[in-house]
Amino acid sequence: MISTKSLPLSWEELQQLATFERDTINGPTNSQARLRLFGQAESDVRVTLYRDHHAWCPYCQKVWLWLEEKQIPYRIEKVTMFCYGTKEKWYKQKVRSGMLPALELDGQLITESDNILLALENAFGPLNRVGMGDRRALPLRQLERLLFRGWCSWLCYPTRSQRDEQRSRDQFTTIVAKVEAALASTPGSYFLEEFGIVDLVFTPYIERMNASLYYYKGYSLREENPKLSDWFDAMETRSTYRGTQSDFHTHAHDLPPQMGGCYPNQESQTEINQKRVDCGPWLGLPDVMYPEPETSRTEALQRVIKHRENIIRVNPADDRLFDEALRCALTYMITGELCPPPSASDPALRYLRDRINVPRDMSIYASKRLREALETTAALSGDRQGIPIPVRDRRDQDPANFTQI
Ligand SMILES: N[C@@H](CCC(=O)N[C@@H](CS)C(=O)NCC(=O)O)C(=O)O
Repeated sequence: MISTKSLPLSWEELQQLATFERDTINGPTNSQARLRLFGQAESDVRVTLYRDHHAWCPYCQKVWLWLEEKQIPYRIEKVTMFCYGTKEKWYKQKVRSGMLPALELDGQLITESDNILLALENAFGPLNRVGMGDRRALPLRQLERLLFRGWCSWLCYPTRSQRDEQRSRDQFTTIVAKVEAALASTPGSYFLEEFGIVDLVFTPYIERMNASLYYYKGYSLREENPKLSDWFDAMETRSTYRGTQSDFHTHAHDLPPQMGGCYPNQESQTEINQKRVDCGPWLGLPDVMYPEPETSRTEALQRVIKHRENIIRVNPADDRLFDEALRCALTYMITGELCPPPSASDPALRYLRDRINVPRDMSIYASKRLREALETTAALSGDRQGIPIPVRDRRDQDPANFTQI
């Protein structure tokens, strides 16, 4: 039986329990860092990566992973994507289109993720001896683009009939079978003998396909394809990938404005999956399979404490009410004791539950623990949901609201 605490811990008491520490500069890959040194001197830095504030952009993820895998010291400048808020003027002066990623190498600006990777390969050598232009990499890079197009055709267009829907699904799964065959043709779990550029090129969209097809089509890419399942498991052994990895909830709700819409089918499995991703339980979803680290709760606690003033300010509920409700959820998350929140605080708790962004705010398991604590605590107050997540833009997530203290 879970015991109950009548009063939530104070912020000071919670702070005492927030024991999570991380060296963002030299430690494992993380989305909070502004500088990455990998034990080298700051004077060694030749690279600045311009990437999105949300650590969401798939093209940025490729370049980010590459720098992390090669352990090239670099600075990170974060830029707002159009659908989250206003693009920074200084960035538009640098890159007129405002597109991300961009990279400066020895003061020279490069845009377009493939050009960036080529320039990095020229400067620092390819990843594990296989470059973007290698004859083994080229056909697999083409296969990645084919898979991408099959995914878009299925997900991003409304279908007029069940037959249409089935055709799009079949087209996609036919390409997935080619990906399975490519993975089966090497002895290990990666696309070539060793982890390398091809895995990195596939990563951002396979991750987004896994999330979006689970949520909008009731189709579990990771569970229905054994070779892709092994590939995901292998990727999750890499701390570089873990640091950039997002969860189903974040992707399912960030994709519609980026892609111009995602269209659910009418299958009962889709409905089941949507309920699970939106309302939990979040542990056990096929968005992550490596074991949960011991630090997931303390990480979530530390991240909320750091941003608590802004989190409370942007929440639609009364600040004092939400302050107390949030402490109730955090008290439960960290002590395991249920803590009834003030009455009518359920929509406010669920508003936050729906706006945890992975990996921008915290890592995948930390987010699951926090979502779970918010939902369990909200359920003690009632069953009202928060303001729905917008689908045309994500200005509810405007980073400008979180940079003010
Ligand atoms: N072909 C480009 C595509 C980059 C791209 O589409 N970037 C999107 C984000 S995923 C972007 O910057 N859009 C403008 C914005 O959302 O602010 C590349 O490979 O770098």
